[in-house]
Amino acid sequence: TVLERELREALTFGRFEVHYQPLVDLDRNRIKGVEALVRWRHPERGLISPAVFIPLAEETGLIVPLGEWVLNQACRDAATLADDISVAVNVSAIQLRNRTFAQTVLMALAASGLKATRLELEITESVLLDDTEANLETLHTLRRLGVRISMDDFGTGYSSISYLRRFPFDKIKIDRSFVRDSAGRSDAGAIIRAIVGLGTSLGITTLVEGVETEDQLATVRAEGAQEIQGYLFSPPRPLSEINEMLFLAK
Ligand code: G
Ligand code: G
Ligand code: MN
Ligand code: NA
Repeated sequence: TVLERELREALTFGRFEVHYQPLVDLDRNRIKGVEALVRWRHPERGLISPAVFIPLAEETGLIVPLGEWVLNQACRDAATLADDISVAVNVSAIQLRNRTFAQTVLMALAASGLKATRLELEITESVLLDDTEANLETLHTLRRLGVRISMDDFGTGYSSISYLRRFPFDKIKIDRSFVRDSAGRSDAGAIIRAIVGLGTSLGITTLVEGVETEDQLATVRAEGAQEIQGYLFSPPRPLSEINEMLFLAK
């Protein structure tokens, strides 16, 4: 297809950029990390959302070189930020399935000089659905090296809870549908509360995604989640703007 050809060209000519969205620590009210979110700078169509091209990149296998580029860029960018700021990178199932993935991560860390403990990899439940043993082993290898592993979009897939037993995640990112659905309901926060409780008893940090309003923030605080991410604090932004936010927050 045309889009596929353009995607290959964009890789060759370096037409992707990485934006960053702050992850905010609720106890200390400060940015503790950023999530890397790739964008495609299209010559005619402007900035294209990954929601449009990641599925195609996955179908065509282009997610492997694209994901490697994002990982390297994110590590290089993070290495320029204060050393208490971490960076979270989304990893698709196809990347993780690759036998050389752990090596790729190590090389990105070595090339950027970023400490392994400042890198978080976000995986969705679908990652664990297939090829389980090999995937788990790769994740264990990375974790032994100090890389943190987060479960992304928690609650949207199948059997989320059983995965929490099979793999020692460092963080659960509660999908934004739960905070959205809690607005104005009498059971506001019940599911968030339950997941936070699960996380606490397993020693796993919980973050709530998609916090857009003060009311939602209040709910999330009341239910005891440690971190938030969402438009209320900041949408994904270019690195230069993140630098300004970090500077102003000092
Ligand atoms: O930033 P935005 O909300 O438009 O992202 C849409 C989707 O694209 C999200 O589900 C996000 O996880 C995914 N995404 C963004 N950047 C990357 C990336 O570098 N790799 C992978 N695999 N997914 C990404
Ligand atoms: O799927 P994943 O969680 O990796 O991707 C996060 C996606 O959520 C990004 O595309 C980002 O742009 C989007 N996002 C971040 N904050 C908010 C928010 O407050 N509201 C909504 N609707 N989307 C958000
Ligand atoms: Mn994510
Ligand atoms: Na998510």
